[in-house]
Amino acid sequence: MTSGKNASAFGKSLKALGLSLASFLAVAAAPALAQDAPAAGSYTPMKPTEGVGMPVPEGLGLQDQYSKIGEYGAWIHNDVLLPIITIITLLVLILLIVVMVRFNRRANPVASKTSHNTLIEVIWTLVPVLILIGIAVPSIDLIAKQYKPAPKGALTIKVTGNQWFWTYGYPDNGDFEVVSNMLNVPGQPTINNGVREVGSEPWDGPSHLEVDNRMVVPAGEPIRLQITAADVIHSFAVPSLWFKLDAVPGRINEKVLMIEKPGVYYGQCSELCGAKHGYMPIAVEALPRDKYDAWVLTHPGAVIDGQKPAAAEAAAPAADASEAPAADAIAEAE
Ligand SMILES: [Cu+2]
Repeated sequence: MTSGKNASAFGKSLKALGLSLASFLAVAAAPALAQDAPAAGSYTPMKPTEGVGMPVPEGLGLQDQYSKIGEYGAWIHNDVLLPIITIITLLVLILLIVVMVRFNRRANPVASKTSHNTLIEVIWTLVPVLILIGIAVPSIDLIAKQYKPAPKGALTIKVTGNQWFWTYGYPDNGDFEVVSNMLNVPGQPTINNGVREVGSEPWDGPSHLEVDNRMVVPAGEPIRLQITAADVIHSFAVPSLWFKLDAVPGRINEKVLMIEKPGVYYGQCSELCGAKHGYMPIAVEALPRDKYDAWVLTHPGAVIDGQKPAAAEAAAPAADASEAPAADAIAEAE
C-alpha cells in the first residue's frame, strides 16, 4: 500500500517535472521561433488558373480583366467603340452598294444636277461631331483615371527592365530584390538564365510566359509601380491587368496597379529591346495580404510594414467607389 502510494507520488512528481520541463522548453523556444520567423516565412507559388491572366487558344479581343480600370477600359472597347465602328462600317458599305447598283450609268443614265442640300449637310456634320464627343468623354475619363497617382500609404514596388529579364525591388519591405528569368523551354537551348524547364513544377504556367521568380504583390490594394530600365527601353505590360508602361533608362515612370483578386497574371516586354525581346515575360502573382507578408518574410532582411494591412482593407472599398480618394480612406483607417 505504502509503496504503491510512494510510487504514485513519485509518478506525480515525475509528471510534474516533465510538465515543468516541457513548459520551460516551450518558453525557451518561443522567442527563438519568433526570432526565426522573419527569415523563414512560407511560400508555395500559386498554380495559375487556365485561361485567367493569360492568352487563350484562338482568342479574339481583349483578355478578361482583373482590375477596375481594366473593366472600364474593356467596356469602352467592347460596348462603345466596337458597336460604333461596326455600325459606321456597315452603313458605308450599304451606301456604296446602293450607289453602285442604283446610280450606275446603265440604271441611271441622266444624272441629278443637285449640288447642295442644307439639311443633309447639317446632318453629316453634326452626327460625326456627336459620335466623336461620345467617344471622347469616356476615353478622356479613362486616361485621367489611369494616371491618377497612388494613395499616400500605397506599397511601392520598383520594376527594372534588363536585357533580357526583369528585376523587382521591394523598398517598403526591406529593399530586397527579385530577379525574374523566363523558364527554359524543353528541347530548346537555354534562352536566359532560367534555372529549370517549364512544367517541372506543378505551379508552372504556359511556356514562354512562366518565370523562375514571379513578381509577387498583394491583391485588393493599390500598388505604386515605379518602372525604369537598366540598359535600353523596355515596356512592362500585363494585358489582363490593363497595364502597360514604358521602362526608360534614367527615368522613373509611375502608375498604380490594383488587382481585384488573387491569381497569376502574365505579360511580356512590349518594346523591341534587342535579340531576346520575346524572351522576357512577366508573371505577376497577386496574393491575399497575409500570404504576401509570408512571401516577403522568405527573403533575408525583409520587413513587414504593420500599417499596410489596414491600408489594404480601407483602400478596397474606396477603389470600388472609384471617385473616393483612397488616400483619405487610408488616413481614416490610421
Ligand atoms: Cu524588353
